[in-house]
Amino acid sequence: MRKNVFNFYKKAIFTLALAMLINLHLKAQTYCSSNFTSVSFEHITNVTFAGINNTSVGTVGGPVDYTSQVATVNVGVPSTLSVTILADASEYIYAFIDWNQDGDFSDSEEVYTVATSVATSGPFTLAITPPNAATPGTTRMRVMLDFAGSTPNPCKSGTYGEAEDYTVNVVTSPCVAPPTPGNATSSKINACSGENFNLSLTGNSLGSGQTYKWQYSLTGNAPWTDVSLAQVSPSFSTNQNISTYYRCMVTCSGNSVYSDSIQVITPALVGGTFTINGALPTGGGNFASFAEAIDYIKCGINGPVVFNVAVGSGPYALSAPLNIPVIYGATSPIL
Ligand SMILES: [Ca+2]
Ligand SMILES: [Ca+2]
Ligand SMILES: [Ca+2]
Repeated sequence: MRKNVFNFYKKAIFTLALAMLINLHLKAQTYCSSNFTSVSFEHITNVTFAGINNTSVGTVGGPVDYTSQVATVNVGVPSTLSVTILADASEYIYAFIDWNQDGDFSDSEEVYTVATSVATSGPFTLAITPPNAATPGTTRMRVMLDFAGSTPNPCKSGTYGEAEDYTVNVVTSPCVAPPTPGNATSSKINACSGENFNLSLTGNSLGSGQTYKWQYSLTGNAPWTDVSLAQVSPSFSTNQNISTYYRCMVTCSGNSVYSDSIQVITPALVGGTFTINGALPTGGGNFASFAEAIDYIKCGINGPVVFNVAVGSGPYALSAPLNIPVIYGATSPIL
């Protein structure tokens, strides 16, 4: 009887321990595997990056677990990744970093090509800047040497090569006042009425606590009117129906500085008779290609539009199917 009670507790404790272990395991991210079966011709001999300096032999299987080694990187600040290899021929070196910590290497800015088709030991270097959207904290970096592997694949398993896994700690330091606002950029300099485009900044300072608020002006001069709320990222998507200037107010610790301004143009509605003649340059009523002609009218027309294709000027090669978008103002067929 006593023995049975003891066994019961033993079993219960074992089950509890197992449950805790499973729970612990589930909390850590699991990454895809990458397994190379031969390291005799090529392998990674050193990885140096932001506090990591790991000299290694070639190890089959993999990815080789060096995750106890941690690189510390700052959002927006470049760090140099340096990889040295035992080389044979046609060696490709890649690095993959899971910046958003979702357990894969397939999001924006997570794939880096360090060297393509090299046959020497290096070191091969690449400046890596943690993107603004990187999640603070520890995450995974995979460095891969892939013989003849011209397409980066973090989950590659093959014969010749080596993959090594490391830990990267992403930190964000507080912003410094006054901030550097940098230059305003737009994903589109010409945008049709209602067409979305994305405003952002280049060359701006970074740091936690910094906010960004976009403003517009029709003239490029005062008065400026807020178009966005104060937000933690400089990226802002908007649209317009008339040519407009934008600038960004960058604030750190109550200290606000303005970026330069950028104008996004909404072209006027067009109409008239034009020619399409590939033998002549675009301009003066002529378009050298169908694509340029369609681009010209894509924002809308305010009267009949006629394109006369010059006789004998073709053929016109189309690299893709020609799509004519819905043209604002077109009430009759375009001839
Ligand atoms: Ca190695
Ligand atoms: Ca990811
Ligand atoms: Ca993902």
